[in-house]
Amino acid sequence: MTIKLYDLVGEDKSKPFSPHCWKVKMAIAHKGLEFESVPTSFVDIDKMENGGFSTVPLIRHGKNLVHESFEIALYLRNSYPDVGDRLFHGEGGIALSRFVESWTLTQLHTWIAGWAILDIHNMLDDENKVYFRESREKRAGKTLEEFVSNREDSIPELVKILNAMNLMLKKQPFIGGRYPRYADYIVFGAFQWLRVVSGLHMIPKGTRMLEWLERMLDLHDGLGRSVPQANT
Ligand SMILES: N[C@@H](CCC(=O)N[C@@H](CS)C(=O)NCC(=O)O)C(=O)O
Repeated sequence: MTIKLYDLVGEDKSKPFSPHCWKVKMAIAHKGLEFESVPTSFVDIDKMENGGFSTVPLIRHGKNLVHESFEIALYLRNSYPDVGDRLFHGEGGIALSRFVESWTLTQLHTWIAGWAILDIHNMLDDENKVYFRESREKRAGKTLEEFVSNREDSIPELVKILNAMNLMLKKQPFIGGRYPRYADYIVFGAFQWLRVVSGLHMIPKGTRMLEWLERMLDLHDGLGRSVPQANT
């Protein structure tokens, strides 16, 4: 049974960019399952499945509706058990993935939002631009243009954030060890978001993290690579 995934898009529906939706797509592919994307813009989110949801990802699988990326990954794990629990590698893997999610949200997502917020806005159609600008400017207390005006100055901070990844990658090819696991997809979602919306030119060349990202983009018949990198 194909999984229906409500997936965030801008004006160009072929460039889905939500980090949380990317984690779920990689997890579905990891389990060898099929999904059908339902391109969903910000202003369409509250119309999904007759309403009641304010964020994507959301999946419909037969009679089941599952919301929130981590819950969806656990649903896939529990609905399709496999020898060795390849997606999480046991209860300890689930617990460690929760730390990776917190680290990714507080470190990477915060940095990426500061860099990419105007680029995200520029990918949207007019109606979504109005929604996005109003909601984000209210939250930030400044205009999107002010928000990104000194973004080049934040590159050293990104380099510092990446140190943890680069150090770990000296010992192993994936966060999950020898094989990619959900923890890898959590971090991948963040970099795929940056890649699709703003490109990756701000990341210093030759870092282990970029080599890891290439490996991640190759997975599952190049699922991540099927959406091109932005060249802003
Ligand atoms: N904790 C949620 C976060 C989901 C989330 O923040 N999704 C964003 C898109 S990346 C969203 O739907 N935002 C709706 C909005 O800003 O109106 C998860 O992991 O699924």
